[in-house]
Amino acid sequence: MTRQATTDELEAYQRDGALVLRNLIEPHWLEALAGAIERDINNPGPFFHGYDAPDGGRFHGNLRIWQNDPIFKRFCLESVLPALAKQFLDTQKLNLLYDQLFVKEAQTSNRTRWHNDQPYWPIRGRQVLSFWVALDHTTLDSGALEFVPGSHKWERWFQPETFGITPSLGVYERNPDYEDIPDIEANRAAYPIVSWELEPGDVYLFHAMTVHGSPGNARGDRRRRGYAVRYVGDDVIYDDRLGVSKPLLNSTLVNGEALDCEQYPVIEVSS
Ligand SMILES: O=C(O)CCC(=O)C(=O)O
Repeated sequence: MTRQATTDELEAYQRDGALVLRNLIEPHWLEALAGAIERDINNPGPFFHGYDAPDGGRFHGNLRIWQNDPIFKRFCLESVLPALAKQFLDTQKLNLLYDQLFVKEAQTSNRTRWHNDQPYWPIRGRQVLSFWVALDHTTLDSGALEFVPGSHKWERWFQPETFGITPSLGVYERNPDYEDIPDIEANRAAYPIVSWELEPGDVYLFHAMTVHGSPGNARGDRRRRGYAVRYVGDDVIYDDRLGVSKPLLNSTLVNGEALDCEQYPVIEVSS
């Protein structure tokens, strides 16, 4: 199945660095992903980073899971997402960067701190985006994502910090070229923060430099499962500078090279 991005959507991506794509993921994919998510929760791979939340809930985070489960792999490579990524990135070549699971079970009050993504990733370039697929009805009180529109153009690289209580990902090295992120949460009125409620199958699309975060899931009656898939385009090169996430490094690549390898496969998109 293919889906043409509209002019309004392409403009919103360029201007704001974040938008919502409604009803994008078909029910058969949602059902397959839901099953794969339960398999991942019961038998997570090496990059699992979860914890029990103090208020009784639980956070399950994991990444590079497409390499463990054929459903995630097919979704990353063959769903509607790659062709759409090509359009928004305006790229000839498309690579999968990685995928990531964020499950905030009911009553998991930990916030996802404000951040932008690219400082965490061992890459340089502007053609980098994420899709975040909702598996549940998602509201601000269950952990809907919030974005600072236009922040993808700030050219500010914020120092990565650990999320919630995720010691398994380790402490991020300090990079002297990065800056600490301002306290957006304490100063919300100073930023044009936007958020959208989602239904299952709705998707956030955002640039890797867009500042975003999410509240905890305060609901007692609802999970908040989000599945993010990240893609990169022509101008992206490998760069394993200080401060990046260790599970995303690749020992075969040299700084400055194109990403094309088993870990970051080139995707042939039929349109
Ligand atoms: O799901 C969340 O709370 C955070 C997601 C996120 O930061 C991301 O996908 O980059």
